Amino acid sequence: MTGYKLVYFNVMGLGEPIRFILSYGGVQFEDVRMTYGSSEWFSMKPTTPFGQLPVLEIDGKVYTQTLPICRYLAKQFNLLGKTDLDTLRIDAIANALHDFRKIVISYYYKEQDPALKAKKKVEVLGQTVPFYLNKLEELAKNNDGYLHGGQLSYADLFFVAISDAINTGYEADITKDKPHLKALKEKVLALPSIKAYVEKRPKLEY
Ligand SMILES: N[C@@H](CCC(=O)N[C@@H](CS)C(=O)NCC(=O)O)C(=O)O
Repeated sequence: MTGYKLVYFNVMGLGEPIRFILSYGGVQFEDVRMTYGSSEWFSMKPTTPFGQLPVLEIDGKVYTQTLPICRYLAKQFNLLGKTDLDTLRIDAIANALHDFRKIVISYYYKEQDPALKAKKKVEVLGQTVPFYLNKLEELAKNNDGYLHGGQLSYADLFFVAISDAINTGYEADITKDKPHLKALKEKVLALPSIKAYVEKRPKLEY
């Protein structure tokens, strides 16, 4: 049996899509959650491939970068597209979701200057979030309730996994007024393996 150990911080962040996909795959994994800024992390940092988390150990070997990890796991658990071109579209959606999350998080959690934060708030909440949500809603509407190809892919899991952290930054539910995204989120959260993981995960803001 393959041994999986995910090392990330004790936030949802970039770890959560990986936790969702591993849970969906029904495999056991060690869910190591480090404290951001801790001495434990600072001593580990130089030992990681690119000085950042998440890293996923697979049978004792260390792999890094969220999207390639998600894609690799998606292949193991049948969450890619029907064809390579379908998969190209799914990868593009996952990559856009990764960008979307980063923009919201950079504004909400990382910006320390109050004046700059207020300026970014107008731009991020007024333009960036609606831009991405409209695109995603359109995809879910045109793909039978999924983000691509009328079937579940890792992009769908990625979306639901990052949605709660984005809700916090957006200070509202991103699926309100977005019926297709709301239905997609409910469908994913109702999958037994995802439901079981979400019930037992720590309750976190982002
Ligand atoms: N491109 C990387 C980015 C990883 C990243 O930004 N990790 C952050 C946390 S979300 C980190 O490790 N920060 C701590 C540090 O840089 O010391 C990925 O997608 O996995």
